[in-house]
Amino acid sequence: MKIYNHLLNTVKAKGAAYLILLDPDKLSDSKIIPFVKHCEKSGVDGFLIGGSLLISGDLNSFIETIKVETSLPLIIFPGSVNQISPLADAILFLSVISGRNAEHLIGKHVTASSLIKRANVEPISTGYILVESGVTTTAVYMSGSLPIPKNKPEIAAATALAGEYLGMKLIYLEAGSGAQEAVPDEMVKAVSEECTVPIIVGGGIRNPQTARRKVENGASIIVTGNFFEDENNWDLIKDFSSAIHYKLPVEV
Ligand code: 1GP
Repeated sequence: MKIYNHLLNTVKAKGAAYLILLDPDKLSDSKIIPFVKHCEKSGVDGFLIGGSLLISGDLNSFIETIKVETSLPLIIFPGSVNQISPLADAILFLSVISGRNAEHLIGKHVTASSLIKRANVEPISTGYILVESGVTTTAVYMSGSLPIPKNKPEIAAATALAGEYLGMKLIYLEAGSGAQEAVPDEMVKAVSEECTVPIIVGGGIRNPQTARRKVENGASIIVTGNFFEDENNWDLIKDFSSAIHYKLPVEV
């Protein structure tokens, strides 16, 4: 529970936590180190690592490279059961609870559990809720399940509460990487009011104001990925951090 507790403490101290998603397929080798350093000095609280396919290279060496450069938590956000590494600090043990595909509710878990135990990586049980966001996202397609309609916050809230009652430690509201629309504020609010576990919100968040609104509506952790694949946006990382860390004084 070390990394989970660390996340809880970060949320308590800063108001909310900011994680950046690193997809080894999308980040060129020459950019990994400068990007991670930039994130660390811009107030990011940790990294999610994973991708839907992970075809370019090796997850272990990717994590090894990053680990030398940062002391921030490295948490695997697995796109498949192949994405397990003893070098990570934790792994989101995801169940796609918005769907009814048994493979993503228990099947993959049976395949992965012993591997995670032997890798000695902290599993963090996470209820993963896919939300309709304008286009068919990779996450929806790969999960073989329907997302929750974006105008049905009450279904998302009931789903999240069911996840919490099943023992999940985090609820992840996912619009999907590169989503046209982020998870609606009303849905974030409905879910956070219904649950006591921290709510992660990710997908389609492209500016600090949007990130802040999700926090104001009850998100505890914000994830961005896509937006910083363009190096021209890197200077905005600290603006995202300040918007998300509402309990910290804003730097001038
Ligand atoms: C993490 O999938 C997200 O939940 C990341 O989404 O790439 O759209 O920021 P973006």
